[in-house]
Amino acid sequence: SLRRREIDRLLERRQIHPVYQPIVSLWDGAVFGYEALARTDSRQWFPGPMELFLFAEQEGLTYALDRLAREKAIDGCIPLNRNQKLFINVMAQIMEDPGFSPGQTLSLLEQHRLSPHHVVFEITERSSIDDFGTVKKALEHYRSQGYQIAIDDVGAGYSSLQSIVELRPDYLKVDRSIIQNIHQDEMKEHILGTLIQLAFKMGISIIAEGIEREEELEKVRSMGVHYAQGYLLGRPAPFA
Ligand code: G
Ligand code: G
Ligand code: NA
Repeated sequence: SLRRREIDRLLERRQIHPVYQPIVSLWDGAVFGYEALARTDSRQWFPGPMELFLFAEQEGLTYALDRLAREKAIDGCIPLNRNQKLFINVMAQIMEDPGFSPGQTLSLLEQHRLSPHHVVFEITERSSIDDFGTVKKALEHYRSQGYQIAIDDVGAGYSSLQSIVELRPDYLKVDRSIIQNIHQDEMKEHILGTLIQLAFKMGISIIAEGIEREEELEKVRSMGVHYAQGYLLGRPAPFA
């Protein structure tokens, strides 16, 4: 198909252009890190990265595309200070693949004067995880090397409480659907409050996603959220 040819071409020419969105510390307003997000020139075939990654999955190309996006994210990253993090999206299924190894990532990091301590793997569950045992084992291995783990889209889609319990992430990224209008929605406030309590008991940090309004920022800050991300704080952009 034409889309298949487009994705093959994209992989062959390594045409992923990362953009970076700041994640801000609500303690001191400093940039805690950046989430790398993939962009392409193939908008007529894939309007956004979501369509691209879904199609890659159907075609059995998740692994190749994820790896390219990861390498590009590291390649395009500005130098980070000792405490800043680069958040890299990885599909949960990739972790189930015994071939996924941070080995190549490590040498690329070193070329850019970064270490595993700078990297947070942001796990997105496009579909539910089949084999928690394998994913857990993989994550333990990365952790032992200094990488950290975030669970993405908490409160939406396939992200489950089981993943939080089983995978013991370092960060929970609370989905935009919970954060939007949280200052006017008691139910959303209860949900975030419950996640904050859970996170506190488990030693996990919360990142609020999709902050667009001052009122949302003030609300999540007053509730004790550690970190925030969203258009109000900075749009995804290339570093150049
Ligand atoms: O950047 P945007 O909001 O359009 O991204 C839409 C979705 O695509 C996000 O939810 C994100 O998880 C996913 N995505 C973006 N870049 C990457 C990437 O490099 N790897 C993976 N696996 N997913 C990505
Ligand atoms: O789920 P994930 O964190 O991977 O989603 C990232 C996507 O969310 C990116 O495509 C990014 O462009 C988008 N995004 C980031 N901040 C905001 C925001 O404040 N509002 C909206 N509507 N989208 C946002
Ligand atoms: Na993400």
